[in-house]
Amino acid sequence: EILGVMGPIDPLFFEIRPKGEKPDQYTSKELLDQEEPLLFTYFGIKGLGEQIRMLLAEAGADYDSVLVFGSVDQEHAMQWKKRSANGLLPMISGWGISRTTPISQSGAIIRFLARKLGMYGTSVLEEAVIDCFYETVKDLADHNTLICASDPEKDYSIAKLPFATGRCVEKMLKVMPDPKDDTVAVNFAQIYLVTILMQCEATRSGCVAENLGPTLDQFCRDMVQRPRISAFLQSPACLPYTRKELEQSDSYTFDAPIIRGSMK
Ligand SMILES: N[C@@H](CCC(=O)N[C@@H](CS)C(=O)NCC(=O)O)C(=O)O
Repeated sequence: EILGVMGPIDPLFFEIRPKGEKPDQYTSKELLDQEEPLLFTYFGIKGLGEQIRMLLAEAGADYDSVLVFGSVDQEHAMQWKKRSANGLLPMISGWGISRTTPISQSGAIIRFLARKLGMYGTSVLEEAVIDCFYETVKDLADHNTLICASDPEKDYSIAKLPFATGRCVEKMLKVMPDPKDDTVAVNFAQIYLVTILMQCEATRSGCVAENLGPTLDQFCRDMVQRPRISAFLQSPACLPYTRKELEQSDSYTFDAPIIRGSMK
């Protein structure tokens, strides 16, 4: 049973082994299996881990997942704090990254995985376009409270506010792979965008269509219907939102204790 970030005291270990055919458009399992298995460590909440879990799900990747909890005493927490480059989570090792010197910082992790899996375009120019898109989605995410608001004043002349940013994101999406087509490789910024929009929708259903418009709402619906993302969202590996993520309180706890496990 997991309660949220304070959860059980000992870390939990899960094996994520998505069933079914591996998608052709991403790096093959055979190639990835030539390296040490991927190990992903994060707290037992969605938080900064969700874009990473969703990216791995879309690629149909096998990996091991360690969920740690904040209630552990500091001596035990030092087990991961000592190894994390910035003393924080998430962090990854494997797939070419040594177990003794994992990579931290969610932005670094997602880019590493996107390069490894083939979700970062096919040229330096495409990488820059995807980076520009990712950073713009990050700007959008900074305003999630306003995106979730009921009937906010939508001033499209203020470029920094999410209503104008949403229109820019919409325009950038036009040159991105079509999420309705399951044979194409979507990129990591599209994965990040869907995690942000899903969280807004979970906070207040209908707010994306109301405040950002039908195009981003449809994008979100198309992304969650991609078969491997949909399988992940329905699996025991997918954690619910904490009250904090749903703007219900300041606590990283779930509404009720939950049971989670491996995805096989
Ligand atoms: N910029 C970092 C932030 C990482 C971060 O703030 N991690 C938090 C959890 S979301 C953490 O490890 N907190 C533990 C602590 O403060 O000791 C990233 O994007 O990875």
